[in-house]
Amino acid sequence: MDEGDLRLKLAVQKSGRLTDPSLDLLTRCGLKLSRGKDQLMGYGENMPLDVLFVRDDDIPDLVQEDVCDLGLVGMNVIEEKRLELAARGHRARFEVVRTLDFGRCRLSLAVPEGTSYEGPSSLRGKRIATTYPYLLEKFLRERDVQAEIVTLSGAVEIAPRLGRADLICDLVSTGSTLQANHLREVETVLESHAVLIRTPVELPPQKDEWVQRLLMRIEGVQQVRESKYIMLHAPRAALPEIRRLLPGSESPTIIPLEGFPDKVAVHAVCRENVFWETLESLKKAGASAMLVLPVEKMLA
Ligand code: PRT
Ligand code: ZN
Repeated sequence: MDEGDLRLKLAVQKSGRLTDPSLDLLTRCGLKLSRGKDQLMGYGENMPLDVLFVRDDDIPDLVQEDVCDLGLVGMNVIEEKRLELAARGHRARFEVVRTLDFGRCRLSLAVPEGTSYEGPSSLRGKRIATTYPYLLEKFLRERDVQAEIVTLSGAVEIAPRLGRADLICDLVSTGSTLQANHLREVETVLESHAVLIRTPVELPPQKDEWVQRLLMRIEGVQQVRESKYIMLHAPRAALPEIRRLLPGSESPTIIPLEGFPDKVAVHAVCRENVFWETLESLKKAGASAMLVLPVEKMLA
């Protein structure tokens, strides 16, 4: 086995919505990447991990075919691929190993403004444009609705205006694209977010160890994103109320304050953001000298 085989290969979207958050996650996990001239591959300088930059739709296939060990991709792409493989009599050879906190969106049905919609039965006999034919087919089948699926490769939102479909099934995040195209969201087919997938194939121990380390670091990065370290002074008597007000914190550290027998210092990690409203409530409960700090790294 040459040394290249012992380097993990991770597929990341080359240029799109998932690119920046994926690279940001890897940087936070401590990876330093140097990108080659062709920009198609990033070489991990301080980890045995290389990144392949590809179209998001190709990511499940690259893991399926063992070209890559790992991939960062939307759940929508994964679920569509899983159904497509099943329809062809194959089984998906990728496992979702981490849910990630970016790439949130939903696959939804949307009808032109002014069109009525009274549940899935309204879809009967309609033409629905989508780039997700398998997910849409499953949605219709489970509701026992016969409709025509018009599979497009993009620009789904203009299909009704062009007379190619009666309604659409497309990804939505803010909803402004639907609004701009005079479409009304009526049904969610799938809630989605980015995930980390891996091959179910057993990896050599050196590689597997790095997968485990990466998973642990991702966990740590996601935990600290919202976490804050809070320090404050409080009257001993107010401790129960103050502990109740600290958002998402486990047992705080209580430290006596020299010369103030009735007062203590409280240090706590809060696993949720600490808002001004929380500080104001804490102050009302008797807290003073409050300090909120971001948490950089965390490892349980
Ligand atoms: O070139 P490549 O094939 O790699 O990129 P792509 O064009 O297929 O994908 P890209 O970059 O648009 O999206 C990559 C992934 O991001 C998707 O597979 C989803 O998992 C996720 N994602 C999150 C989204 C959105 N949010 C999203 N809003 N993907 C697409 N959209 C579209 C949406 O359909 C609409 O047309 O973006 C437009 C703006 O959305 P609104 O609702 O904010 O107006
Ligand atoms: Zn794509």
